[in-house]
Amino acid sequence: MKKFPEGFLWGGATAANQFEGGWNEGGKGWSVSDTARANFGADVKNYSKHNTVTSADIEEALAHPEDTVNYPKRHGSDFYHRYKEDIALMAEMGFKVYRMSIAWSRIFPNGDDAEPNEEGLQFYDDVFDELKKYGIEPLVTMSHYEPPLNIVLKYNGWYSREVIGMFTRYVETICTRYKDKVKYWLTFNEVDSMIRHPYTTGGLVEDRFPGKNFEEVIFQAMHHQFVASALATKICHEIIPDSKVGCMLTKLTYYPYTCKPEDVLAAQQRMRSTYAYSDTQVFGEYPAYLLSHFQNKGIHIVKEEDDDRVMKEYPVDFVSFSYYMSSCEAADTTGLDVTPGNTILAVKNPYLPATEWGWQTDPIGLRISLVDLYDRYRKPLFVVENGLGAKDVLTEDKKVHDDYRIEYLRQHFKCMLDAIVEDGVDLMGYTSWACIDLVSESTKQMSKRYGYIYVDADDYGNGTYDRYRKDSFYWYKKVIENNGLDFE
Ligand code: BGP
Repeated sequence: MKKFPEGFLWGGATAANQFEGGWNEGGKGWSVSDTARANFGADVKNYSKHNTVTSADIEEALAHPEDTVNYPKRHGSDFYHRYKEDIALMAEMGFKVYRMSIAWSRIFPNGDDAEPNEEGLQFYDDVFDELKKYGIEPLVTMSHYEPPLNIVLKYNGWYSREVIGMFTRYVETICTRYKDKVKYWLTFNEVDSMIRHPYTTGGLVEDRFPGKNFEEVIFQAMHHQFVASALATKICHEIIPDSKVGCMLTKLTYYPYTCKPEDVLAAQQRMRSTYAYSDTQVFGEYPAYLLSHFQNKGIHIVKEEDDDRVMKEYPVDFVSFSYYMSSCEAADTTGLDVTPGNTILAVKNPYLPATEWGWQTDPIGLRISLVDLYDRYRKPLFVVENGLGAKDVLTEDKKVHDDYRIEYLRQHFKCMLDAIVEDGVDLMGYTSWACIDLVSESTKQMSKRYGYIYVDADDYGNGTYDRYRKDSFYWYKKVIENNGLDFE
């Protein structure tokens, strides 16, 4: 009988900017996510329609601080006021671990503040104490798409080298404050994603760099994040000796559309374009692929002399990643169907089903991804995001019959187990995205639901925000109770 290892960390994940709400309470400052406007009616499969940000958009958001309809991330799922109830529900499912992020702008409202915001620090103390009551281990993302907006407006985001110092001061503050409460840390959520959404990840707005090669701006900002991530790892290990610090990668998995060598090469190249970032954080240096890219595209990264040593000396301890779907790639995509995925658009796989948002469900792709990453890095892995976004229906008697989600998870758990037992992958744990309904990153919808727990709120923020257990809640509870034996 195949079994998950003893101590496997089953749990769920959220992110402050999509879940907390309380966006302007408790001394919290504006984050970039508080300017993320919902584009109601736009095609949910057109990623750029929902994620292109200009300075005018930011001005518009700043002019309407009262507006939580067009800016859904401001209300999230109101975890800020309901964290005790939510954590009790996680405990009822038997969670061993809960992945969450700390909103940087709750700790340093402007990023460059002389002192941290005590109310913000106390909020997370309360959350960690609540988790501890139930024996749930926090897994904390230091930056999950929520840099303080002031860093954008005053420093041009991560393009400014000064932001490294602001980030390390933030890391010193939270590691010191929570050194007895948090052991598992992630530095930057989907570190590779800056290349696809530079504003959300790096606080970069293209129209603020007139006449510059914006790709070079992004890679310069990425360099600052790599140095900051290495320093964060150093700080964490110094303050919390038994801490484990991971990188977090968007695991985008591409299959060649045909067995033509050109298509196989195209798929390999596209996979390396995300591996390049986890390679840098795991091996502590830029991979040859990325250096060639810089050279061939005339991209010049300004470094300081100690950067290479710092990056090399403080690589991550484990590799975490998000996996939802897979895609195809071809040397010539002319006339081929394309479909969206997690922050991408790619060639549609004719052998796989797609969700209403066009993401193609592929549980075997999770096993392929686990094997690829483990063979590449030989470091412990952690699946910190995986789940099915779907339009769930709350029945009259407050039930949600999400058998489609149970089926998605059952198939992915089976492939995850095969990767462990058949392929020898060292997998630390699994946190479902999202364990409770929250605001979607790409489309800012509440109606793209992922949770085991339904939140009574719609895309416009209307509702009681009451929580209801879905069928998958009880199924996952059993899976955890039996350490994965009951998902067959
Ligand atoms: C990842 C993010 C998560 C989450 C997830 C699902 O990129 O790390 O924050 O949002 O994608 O994507 P979406 O919410 O767009 O369905």
